[in-house]
Amino acid sequence: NILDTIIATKKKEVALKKTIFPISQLENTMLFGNRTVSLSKLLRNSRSGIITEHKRRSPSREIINQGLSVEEVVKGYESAGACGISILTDNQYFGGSIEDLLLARASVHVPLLRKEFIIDEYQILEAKAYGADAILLIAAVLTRAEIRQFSEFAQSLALEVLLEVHDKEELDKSIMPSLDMIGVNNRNLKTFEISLNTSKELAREIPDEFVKVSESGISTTAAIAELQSFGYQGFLIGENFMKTNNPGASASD
Ligand code: IGP
Repeated sequence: NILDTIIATKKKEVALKKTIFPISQLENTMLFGNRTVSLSKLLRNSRSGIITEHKRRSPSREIINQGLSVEEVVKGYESAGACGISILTDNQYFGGSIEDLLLARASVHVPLLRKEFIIDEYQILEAKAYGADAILLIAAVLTRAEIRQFSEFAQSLALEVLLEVHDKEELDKSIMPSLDMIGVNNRNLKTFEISLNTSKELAREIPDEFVKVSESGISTTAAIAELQSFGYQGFLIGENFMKTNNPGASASD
């Protein structure tokens, strides 16, 4: 199970980071002040609701795009009209880094989502320090108590929370007022299989106060239109754009 492997690696990584750059120091490193743009509001008011993703590689696809700079990619996405941009900061499995977030922040104004396997408040503070507007929390790897703790901590830093689920059990475990958006991942992180039916089936279970986001495996406007009819207002798209040599241009098509 890849998630278990990733989380084990992540725990070591965070423990090491804390010794090199303690939380007390991180607290004094708010590089972008307290400016936050609400991704959930933009999604509610947008017609397309697309969140594009910067993604070099993944456990299910060895090479997606290695040739472009973060700045080029995110500027292209912003001009294409993306509502927000997701920045993968995991290095070991996705080839990203926290510096990618910093470079993206310096390049665009649209809200940025730190896409990370969050298991510690440290990573949330780091997201804030490096310019994120929102964070991802993955229900499959967190307890309800952790989801509450992390989402309330994010809220205290004016970061929005996208909570990711893959089935009804994870959803039922996670519902609480400190979340802003609920994302249904169409990719089963255990098998890598993709099915948009996952989003369709869970749609009616998500309370209306949360913005519904459908994540992964979306590659056509027809799929978006169909998901919209199920109440989705956000669409997280990575590979489909990143696999081309001009992700921004493909996003504007
Ligand atoms: C994007 P895709 O199939 O368009 O590249 O998917 C995004 O949903 C996916 O990268 C993702 C992800 C995650 C990555 C969804 N949840 C959790 C890492 C961790």
